[in-house]
Amino acid sequence: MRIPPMFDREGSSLYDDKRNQNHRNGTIIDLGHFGKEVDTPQLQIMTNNLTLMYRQMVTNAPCPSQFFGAAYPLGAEPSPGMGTIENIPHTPVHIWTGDKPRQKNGENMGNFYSAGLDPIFYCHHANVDRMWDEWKLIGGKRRDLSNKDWLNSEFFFYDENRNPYRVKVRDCLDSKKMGFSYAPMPTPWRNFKPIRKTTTGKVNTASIAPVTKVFPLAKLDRAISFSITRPASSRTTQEKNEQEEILTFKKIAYDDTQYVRFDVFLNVDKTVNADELDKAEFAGSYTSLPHVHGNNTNHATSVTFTLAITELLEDIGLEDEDTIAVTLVPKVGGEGVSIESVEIKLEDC
Ligand SMILES: [Cu+2]
Repeated sequence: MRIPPMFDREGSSLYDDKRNQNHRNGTIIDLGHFGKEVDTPQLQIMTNNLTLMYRQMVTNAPCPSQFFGAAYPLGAEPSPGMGTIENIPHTPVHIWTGDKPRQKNGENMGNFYSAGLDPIFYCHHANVDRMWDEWKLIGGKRRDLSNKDWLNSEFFFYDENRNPYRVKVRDCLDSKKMGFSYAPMPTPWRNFKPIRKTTTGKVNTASIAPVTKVFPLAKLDRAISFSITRPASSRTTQEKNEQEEILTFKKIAYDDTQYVRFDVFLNVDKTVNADELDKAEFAGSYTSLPHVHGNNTNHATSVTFTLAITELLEDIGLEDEDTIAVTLVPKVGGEGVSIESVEIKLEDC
């Protein structure tokens, strides 16, 4: 949970001056980071981190489409939905490492265009790649896609003689074939299933506005709660294995030069303590990595965000309920975020 010391030695080729100076000397990385310094105790940051990792690797990623992100075939609308680990831990580590207090765009790590200028970028991405291996080891439906379009997608690189070199996705699935493998490491997040903390029983959904009254939402500038009806309740184990229950946020629109982050909780109201993520009611967070576009002045982006909630509903005892309460808590940039609609769907996963 810390940047290894070898990256933090000034004068070393692994050091980059454009990093947040408050995050040096073995500071615990905060996967809940949203661009501001907060007084969260170190122990809370660590339990938040473990919870976020559990959610992104286990609860929210029971199958390939959630882990890798939605299919993006030719002709599809952009940003159909990113994968769980691209969202977290990938993006918060970028933002946390970048030098936002001193650099306008969070350079180097905190912005898409400049991240590769910091040598730590390559180790950060190798670590994300390692998570891919770890995810497959968890089992269930966690395996690589068999979609041919994906397997045959091509990327061009240059070899050591500057000749173009074509690589297909199918060539990269087994790192041993590329000459390396990741050393086994402890995975403390794997058994960190969060427990119920906030409530006993069910929040009174009758006193909360229905989803149709809240969306479309023009501005996520404060915490909001809404009730939403599920497509089915009291599902059997077999039904749950066949289809995942997916909470889907459609057309989340914002200026993608800005950092945006909001948290999602189930079965709580707006009084929820969103600094403590280590509770069963915490469903996940949306985060974005800021981009700059040179002379392009159109920074508007619109994305789909999905959360797999089957396991979470079991854990908080809501499987038999027809209607549940959802609360969104903006952490940063919410005043510039609009959301067109929210729905719960059952999807092949
Ligand atoms: Cu990255």
